[in-house]
This record gives sequence, structure tokens and C-alpha cells, in this order.
Amino acid sequence: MAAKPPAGDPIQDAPEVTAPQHAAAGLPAIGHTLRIAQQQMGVGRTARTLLKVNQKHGFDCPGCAWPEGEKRHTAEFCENGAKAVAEEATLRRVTPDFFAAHPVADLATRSGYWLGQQGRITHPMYLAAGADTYEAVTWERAFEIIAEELKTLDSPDEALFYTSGRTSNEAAFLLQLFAREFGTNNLPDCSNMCHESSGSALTETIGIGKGSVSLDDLHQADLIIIAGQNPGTNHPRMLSALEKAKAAGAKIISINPLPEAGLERFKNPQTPQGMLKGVALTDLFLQIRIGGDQALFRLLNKLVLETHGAVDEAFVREHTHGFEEFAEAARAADWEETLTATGLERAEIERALAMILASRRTIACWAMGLTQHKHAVATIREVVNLLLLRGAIGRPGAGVCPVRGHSNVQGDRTMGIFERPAPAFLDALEKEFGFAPPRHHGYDVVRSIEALRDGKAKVFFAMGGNFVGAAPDTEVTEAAMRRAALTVHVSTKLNRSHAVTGHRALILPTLGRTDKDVQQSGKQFVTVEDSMGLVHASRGNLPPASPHLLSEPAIVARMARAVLGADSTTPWEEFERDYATIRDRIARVIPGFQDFNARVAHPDGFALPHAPRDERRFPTTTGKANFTAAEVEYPHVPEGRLLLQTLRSHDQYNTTIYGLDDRYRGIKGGRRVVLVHPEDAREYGFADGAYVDLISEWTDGVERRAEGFRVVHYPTARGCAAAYYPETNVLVPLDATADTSNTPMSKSVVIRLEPSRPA
Ligand SMILES: Nc1nc2c(c(=O)[nH]1)N[C@H]1C(S)=C(S)[C@@H](COP(=O)(O)OP(=O)(O)OC[C@H]3O[C@@H](n4cnc5c(=O)[nH]c(N)nc54)[C@H](O)[C@@H]3O)O[C@H]1N2
Ligand SMILES: Nc1nc2c(c(=O)[nH]1)N[C@H]1C(S)=C(S)[C@@H](COP(=O)(O)OP(=O)(O)OC[C@H]3O[C@@H](n4cnc5c(=O)[nH]c(N)nc54)[C@H](O)[C@@H]3O)O[C@H]1N2
Ligand SMILES: [Mo]
Repeated sequence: MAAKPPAGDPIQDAPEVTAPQHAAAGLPAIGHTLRIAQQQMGVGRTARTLLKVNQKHGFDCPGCAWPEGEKRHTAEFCENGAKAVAEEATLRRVTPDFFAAHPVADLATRSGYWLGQQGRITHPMYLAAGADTYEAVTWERAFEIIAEELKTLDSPDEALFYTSGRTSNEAAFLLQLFAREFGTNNLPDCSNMCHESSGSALTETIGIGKGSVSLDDLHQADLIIIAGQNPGTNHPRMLSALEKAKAAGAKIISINPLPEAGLERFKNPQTPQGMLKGVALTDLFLQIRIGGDQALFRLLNKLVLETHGAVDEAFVREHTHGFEEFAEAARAADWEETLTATGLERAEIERALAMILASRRTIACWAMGLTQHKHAVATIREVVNLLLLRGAIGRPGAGVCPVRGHSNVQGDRTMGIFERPAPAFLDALEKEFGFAPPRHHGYDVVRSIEALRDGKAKVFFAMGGNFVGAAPDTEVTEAAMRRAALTVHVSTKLNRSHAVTGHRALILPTLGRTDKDVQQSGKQFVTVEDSMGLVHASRGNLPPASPHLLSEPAIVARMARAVLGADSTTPWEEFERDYATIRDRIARVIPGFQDFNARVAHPDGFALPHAPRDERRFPTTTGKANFTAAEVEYPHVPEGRLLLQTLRSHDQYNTTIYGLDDRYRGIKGGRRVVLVHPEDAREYGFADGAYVDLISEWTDGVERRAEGFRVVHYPTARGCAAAYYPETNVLVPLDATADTSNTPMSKSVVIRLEPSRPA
């Protein structure tokens, strides 16, 4: 299998490389932001729009899920939030004429960057069976087509309903309600590829799959551990919180195979002093080998156990379960093995231990660097073990902080977007709506692809996202998608998934966060939940990108009426007319949302309950916080091979590419680069600037190849490599997934390099 750079595309992929930077944000960030924003929106609209981001009566930034905080700056936006907004509020348009000029076969040759740059989709579009071009279709006809296909299925489980994490609470609630009334729990979502491992580990150990800290906790912490996360690019507003924590005396340990500029030094663009010098953030940088984190935390736990007075014995006694078994496993941790697994030095680990012992209030933050490994769930559980030993949970300034990705990915899950819903949730749904929801589990992302591949699923519906672009094993996924009878994408912008279709396909264009949403009862708002469990309203203010758009709740409501017809007693029309009526139902079905409409009227919204944080109560199977004792694992990389992680550049939002630069890493004008340690590169004979193919090696013996990458000598950990997603998704095997969470191992791909064959 080989993936070539898309041809027929005016974009040149010719990376230039300079030295990586050591500080994030500052003046260049502002200049860069305004340039990208003005290209898309023009000067006036740029100012008007950016001033509304994350303001109390504005819209929720469609970028990351980092919380807003109470005192919002006039410009509570960050460089990458502004790019996300500009991407959506662009003045460029993709009209029916555009589709007439670009048959699907043409779209399939274009890069993701080119597709995204074409602008907002203006009309519902239909690709008939055997046709080569999308044509405009009425909304009525579009819903009829969906109904035709769904009604001919042998079982409701032949349909898949995917959600990406920008979807509002209201739309997500309706989508899961519709899917379950239709008769399936096939609700895969982007979480399956993202923080599923965090959810699995946290539910088992503390009883709730969400983080336990607030912004205030971060500000009060003594020690913040940041493992497997690049906030300078992916959660820039987190740097302000870290700056504040540092000012109050906190220490920071960063654990990462790459020295990420944002974690080294932050130049706060909101303060004059910050612009000039900035503050150093990281006190201790542990440059770990990819996948070595579980071993590191296991050894740290052994060392804590062996230090007199270091264990919070009262907490362990009163609130935890499984201590003895865990302690026995931890005591067996081995220095030599840990040094091999992590690539760290003894003194570095001893320094980390000293910082942990000196801290009463410790927070652990993490993202994809921990979640996308075979042993991801066990790794996160080991992080939890450390916090439990220290009693660092349910205490101010302490706790777990999985930093979420998409702006409402956490809310979508709260609303019931989950292929394995809890029985209590289904009971509540049954009681409220009077139908019997299916009880058997549905497919997650990887199982959905397998079902399409094997002909067991035939209709694929996506509420946002770019499924084929984001999923692993691109060629397998694309072939699977092409077998579908019907693919439907509710989208704002074009992406690869619109070019890789089933026999029939629909594109349903929708309002984004920035667009004004007016329904029969008047102007609507929607709600979202951030990474820290705060729920608040989001109101778009721009005239919609086209008069033909429907909102996401309206699309689900109309689809439900077309498909379920008189069989459904759910008031879909009322839901579309007035979203407050959806919130009334959410209030009755989902714990923590009582008086939803009244409470969300408060400009700061409200916090959802979190038993471990609020009352040190752990709703697990044992009724206590659970210590766990998994075998320590780490990747074993054969001679002559490297361990590749696939990650984000500074100029992308997942599969949406804003530009071709990765400023902090010193890469400009191209994305097909592979970062390799200079000594590894020399050992394998690849000069800086050499062109190579990346070939992944997996147990199935299939050769997966990504062609034409420029080698960049880069200070990553030894034996490790890094390249951008989604170009490298072709290398991630479909069945290479994390234990328990089934998340693709996107940060742990064994590869070899070969000189590129001349084109
Ligand atoms: N601007 C922007 N913002 C975004 C996104 C975006 O694409 N662009 N995406 C959003 C989404 S959906 C998500 S999930 C988040 C993603 O946020 P991140 O998780 O920060 O994203 P990645 O680029 O995947 O970076 C992973 C980090 O983990 C490190 N890492 C890799 N392997 C290991 C390991 O084995 N151990 C350790 N300790 N570290 C490791 C990498 O070097 C890198 O610093 O960001 C969200 N915010
Ligand atoms: N190799 C590798 N693969 C990965 C990852 C990795 O680190 N490495 N990361 C994984 C992670 S963490 C995630 S979260 C997934 C992301 O997977 P997805 O969420 O599926 O992908 P995105 O690229 O975020 O989706 C972008 C598309 O969403 C649509 N969109 C944007 N805004 C809206 C909106 O308001 N409404 C609607 N309906 N549509 C909208 C646009 O059409 C846009 O093209 O990818 C995963 N895949
Ligand atoms: Mo994500």
C-alpha cells in the first residue's frame, strides 16, 4: 500500500527548515493570526468576529476545549483559536457551480489543504448512484433519500452515526435520541480516536471519565505534570493558566519526546512584559522515549512507596481499594528496565521524585501523547496511582486533567454519544420518551470501519468531522467507505470524506458556531461543555454563510421525521422550533442538568457535579478509588527501525490545514517531513534534507508506505520519529489499537526509512 502526495493541486510541498524555537506566542503570533484571518474574512469582519470569541454573550471558540475562565480578556482568543474562527467565518463559498466544475474524481486528487481553502458549502448536494458530479438537491429530497436507504436495511445496526466534537449539546442529544429510536447504539465519535483511553482509565479508577480540576485548581497547584501534550499549539490558552500558576509558585514537569516551544517559554500577548521576555514554564523536562510513560510512573510510585511519610495513608485507608496488590507490583519496578523504557537518566527521575515529594497539591495533565498507545489505559491508570498515593485528588489544587481536544467533545459524550451507553442512561431515555432503546453495544470508530469493510454496515452518517481523513489505515478505511450504500456528511467545509463516498452520497451544509441561528421561535443559542465540566451558552452573530443552511438540530429533527414518521411520538418539530424544549428534556434525562434553561442563562454557565472532586466520593464498582496493577509495557523497536508518532503542526486543526508552516518547530512551506534524531539519522545514513519513504511494519505483514518525506534532523528522543497527521494515517494499521479503549495507536508506529524512489 502506498500513499502519494495528491497531484493536480497547486500547493507545493517543499519544506524549508530552520532551528526550532524556544518560546511560544508573542508578537509573531499576533501578526500571523491577523494575516490568516484577513485573507479569509477581510479586515472589518476580522475585528468584529474575533472580538466575540469566548465573550460572555458571544460564541464558544470552535478551537479547543480549554475553559474560558471568569475574567475574560477583551481579546480572549489565541492565535490558533483565531485561525479556527477565520476558517469558519471565511467569505469564500463552495457553490453548486463549484461542484459542477469539480467532479468527485477531481476532488479526490486534491489535498486537504486545498479542499478546506475553497470556503463554506452553500447548498445541500447529492451524488446519485453512478454519477460523477454532486448536484444541488432540495432538503426535502435529501431527507427522503436518507429515509429510503435507512428503511431498506435488514437491521438498524447496519447504520452508523458518527459525531465529531464540535457538535453542540442540543444537536448531540437529538442525534443519539434519533439513533436509538431508530434502533441502534452505533454512535462512534472522534473520542474513540482521542481521549477514549482517558475515559476508560478514569471511569475504572475514580468512577467518572472526566477531569477533576478547575482553572482555580491549576492556579493553586504546587506541581503541574504535563505529559504527552503540546499546549503551545493545541491549547494555547492553557499557557496563560500555567503562567499564573508559576507566578503563584507552582513548578512544572514536562514529559515529552520533543522539546515543545510552548512548554519552554511563554510570551503572553496580553501583557506588555510578557511580550518582551516571557516566562520560562518548565522546571524539569523529561525527554522520554515514546511509550515509556507507564514505566516511568511505575518507578516513581515505587520510590514514593519507599519514602517514609510520602504516602497519604489516611486517604489511602479511607478512600481507596486495591492498595496491597498495586504496592506489590510497584515494589517490583526495576531501575534498569525503566531507564531502558524511558531513555532517561537516573538523576532526572530522582529530580522528578523530589519535586513530587515537595508538592502537596499535584495536578497531572495529559493529551494524545498518553492516549494513543497500546498500553494507553494502563499508562493513565499508573498516573492515577501516583495521585492516589499522594491523596492528590478531591483536594484544591490537585487532581487529574485530561486536556480535551474538540471544543464540545466532552459535552457530546455527556449527551449520550457513546456506543456503550450505561443502562441507567437508557432507562432515563426510555422513561422520558416512551420507547425501548436498544441495549446491546454498538460499534466504535474502528469497529465501524470493519463493519463497512465486511459489508455489515451500509449507511454512514456523519455529524461533522472528516471520518476518512481522521481514521487510521487510510486505504483500508477509504475502501470500506466506498462499499457503503449511502454516505451522508453534515459539514461546514469540504474535506476528503466528501470525495470518498458510498454508492450515493449527500453533503448537508450546516451553520457553524459563528453563524446566527434563527428558528420559528426566534434567535437560538446552543450549549457546550468544556474540558473542566463547565456548561455555557454559545451564540453565533454572523449572517449565515448561505440562506440554504440548516442548523444541526434542525437537520436531525427533519431527518427523524422523514425516517421515523408517525412511529415517533417525539416532538421533533417543537425541538427544531425552540431549542429550549430540547434542554428541558436534557434536564430530565441527564444528571447534573436540572433547571438547565435557567442555569445556562447565567453568563458564566454552571459546573457539572463531579463526585471525586466535590466530595471525595468515587462512584466505581468498589465504591472507592481503585489502585490498579497492570504489567508494565513499553514498545520494543527492532534494530534499524524507529518509533513514529503522528502529531499536529502549528498550522492545522486535525485534518483542517490552515497553512503549511509549523513555526515553533522551524518548518516552513511543507508538511511532508519526518523529524529524526541527528544521530539516528546518521546511523541509518540519512542526511538532513534527504527524501525518504516511511514504511510501517505490523504483525499482519502488509507493507504500508507513505512516500516522499524530507528528513529533518531534530532533537527528539533517541529511537523516535515524528511526522504529521493525517498524511501518515496510511501507516497506522486498523487493528493496531489500545487495549480496552480500542483507540488507534497513532503515537506508536514502528517504521523503517527507505530512500525515496525517484518520481
Ligand atoms: N490548533 C489546534 N488545536 C487543537 C487541535 C489541532 O489540531 N490544532 N486538535 C484538538 C484535538 S482534537 C486534540 S485531541 C488536542 C490534541 O493535543 P495534543 O495531544 O497536544 O496533540 P498532538 O499534536 O497529537 O501532540 C501530542 C504531544 O504528545 C507528545 N508525545 C507523543 N508520544 C508521546 C509519549 O509516548 N509520551 C509522552 N510523554 N509524550 C508523547 C508529542 O511530542 C506532542 O507534544 O488538541 C486540540 N486542539
Ligand atoms: N494519525 C493520527 N490520527 C488521528 C489523530 C492523531 O493524533 N494521529 N488524532 C485523532 C483525534 S484526537 C481526533 S479528535 C480525530 C478528529 O477527527 P474529526 O473530528 O472527524 O476531524 P476534523 O478534522 O476535526 O473534522 C474537520 C471537519 O469538520 C467539519 N466541521 C467543522 N466545523 C463544523 C461544525 O460546526 N459542524 C459540522 N457539522 N461540521 C463541522 C468540517 O467540514 C471539517 O472539514 O482525529 C484522530 N486521528
Ligand atoms: Mo481529539
